[in-house]
Amino acid sequence: MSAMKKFLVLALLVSPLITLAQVNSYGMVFSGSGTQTSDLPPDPYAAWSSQTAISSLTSGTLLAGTLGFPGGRSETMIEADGSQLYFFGDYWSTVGELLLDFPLGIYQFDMIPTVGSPDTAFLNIAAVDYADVAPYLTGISWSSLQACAPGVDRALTWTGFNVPGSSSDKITTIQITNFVDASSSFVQTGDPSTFQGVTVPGTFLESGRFYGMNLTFGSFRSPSMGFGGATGYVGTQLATGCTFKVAALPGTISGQLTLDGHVNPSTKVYTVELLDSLGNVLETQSHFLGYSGWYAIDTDEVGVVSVRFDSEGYLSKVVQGVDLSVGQDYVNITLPNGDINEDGEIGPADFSLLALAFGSFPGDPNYSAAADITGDGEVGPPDFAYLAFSFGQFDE
Ligand SMILES: [Ca+2]
Ligand SMILES: [Ca+2]
Repeated sequence: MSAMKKFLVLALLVSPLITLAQVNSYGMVFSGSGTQTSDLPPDPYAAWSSQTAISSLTSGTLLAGTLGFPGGRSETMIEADGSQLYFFGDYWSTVGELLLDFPLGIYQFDMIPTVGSPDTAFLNIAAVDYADVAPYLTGISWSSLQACAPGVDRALTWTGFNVPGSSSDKITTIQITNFVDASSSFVQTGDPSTFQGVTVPGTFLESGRFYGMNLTFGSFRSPSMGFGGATGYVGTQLATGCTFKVAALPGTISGQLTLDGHVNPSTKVYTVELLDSLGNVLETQSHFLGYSGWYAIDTDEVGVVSVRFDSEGYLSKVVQGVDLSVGQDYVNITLPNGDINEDGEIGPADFSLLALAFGSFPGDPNYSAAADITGDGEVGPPDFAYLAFSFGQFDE
């Protein structure tokens, strides 16, 4: 084979690969979400949003782009790392409002690449992409979860997701997360035409724990190819969430422990002391706080106790009259923030430490993690505000 022929064969082999490496997908996802607070359908159901993207596998290859709407409107897409271009729509409360901004029809994606062409692709958005079907728990599924008995299997059912003739790829997902131990999750997925119920095992429904449920309908179709072979996609994701608490058995104390002003309480360890009527410590436990401050502790102690809650950087608080012979739900408490030197008082010494570290970030010579009262990685005015608010208070 001559050198020229070799070159032509190589060029033919390589050119589509170059194009594919440049853009590998482009498309839109429409998302709707709601919250279920009774056995009735969520009402109002939805908060809608959209995301449009052009994606490359190679950073530095996508520099700028526009999204052309049916009717002639054009929007600039935001570049990220030269590998993705985004356009985020507004938020809408109904599908009708969404359709005013994103009408049905053909959308034009234009990008400015560093190399090569083509640089335009099209996507046809059809009525089926605006499926307005709220997923929600049916029958008495929602109410059967509220304050339900621990250790007992729960059968749940939900609405179907049967959008006629729509996507080539649909999925229903139910996820239940234990907020006290966020690593503990129950997840099942299935074909929406048949997967409309599940039994949550009682072993997952633990005494006194607080849970979040999310039911999602997802559909996905690929109506087009563009940019020389990249997949064009339209996705719809409809999600409904709810929360519930499993009833506490005797020996379980549970509720929400609020670490005043902390931006990420689940990174914090809390300590619980059980005290008898004379103030003697019967038992001490320490755990990481759960999502949103939810906690639960189990003990073999019996009778009526006082419970002291504490966490590093906070003042302790005592809750009296906790009866361990029955389950104790919603023992909720807020701990004052700002005991930087951990001496049991929020006072002048803490103020001095905060002043020394004021304006600092991690890595600065005067930075102090203890003085970052809010835990947001900066010692600044919000930290001062929390310290000032609780100034002069003591441990209980
Ligand atoms: Ca102090
Ligand atoms: Ca801070």
